[in-house]
Amino acid sequence: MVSAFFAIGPGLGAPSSIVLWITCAVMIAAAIIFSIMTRSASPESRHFYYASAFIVLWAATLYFVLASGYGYVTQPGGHVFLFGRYIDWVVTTPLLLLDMAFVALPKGFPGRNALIATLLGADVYMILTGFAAAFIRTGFRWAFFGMSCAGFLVILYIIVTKLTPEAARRSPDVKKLYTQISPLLMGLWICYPIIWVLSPSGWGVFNAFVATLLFAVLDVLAKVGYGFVLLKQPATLNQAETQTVEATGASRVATQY
Ligand code: RET
Repeated sequence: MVSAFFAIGPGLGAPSSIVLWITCAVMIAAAIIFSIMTRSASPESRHFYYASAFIVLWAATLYFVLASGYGYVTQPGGHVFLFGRYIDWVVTTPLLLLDMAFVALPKGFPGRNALIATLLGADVYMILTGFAAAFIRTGFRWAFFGMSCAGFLVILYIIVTKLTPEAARRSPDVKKLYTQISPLLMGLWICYPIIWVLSPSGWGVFNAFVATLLFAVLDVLAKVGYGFVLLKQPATLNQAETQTVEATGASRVATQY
């Protein structure tokens, strides 16, 4: 019974499976803690808490699927393709970016919706083309890898040239929070394509177990670590939601869009 539950599917070794189960447990624990932390949130800023709890809950679900032997296929040639990863990322990465955009851009900021839509669109494009790159086993996959990197560059461009300057106009506390989450997000996210290239999906410098371990560590830092930094500052999140656009002087730059 227990062994049926802790099934290790063909292709995925026991060490990888253990890493996936542990990560699943960490995500569940984070979902519970984030839900409890909601109690310190004001009604205006509660969505940050719900989003963070949902992000780790969704990740826990996908880690559960992967660990129990269903979220991957063994392709001809023996390559194990963990497609479940991309089902996790396509849902969670837009929400992580949305949190950051809400901290950077005050409500009513001109062009806010269009900017956020572009940011999230580029992100979904990055993940879906990344999925294609990982699925395709011929050299053709590098074309999709390039497309995915282009999506990623758009994200970084919007963060650096739009979100960061706007965040600098916000109240000292909100500005400080942004300077904590933004480098954290960019620093961690940049590691993903690097690990991908070195993993069996790319050049195969290291094996599937090392890739599973490194992606698990990154996923925990990018979701749980990032979530904690954000949610442990309820007063600042409330300010981020209630500060008016006039207070930031943002309307002066409206014509830039
Ligand atoms: C891939 C491979 C193709 C090129 C690029 C990638 C970028 C992936 C990123 C993923 C971020 C995931 C996060 C998960 C959450 O916890 C798809 C690896 C550019 C940036 C933050």
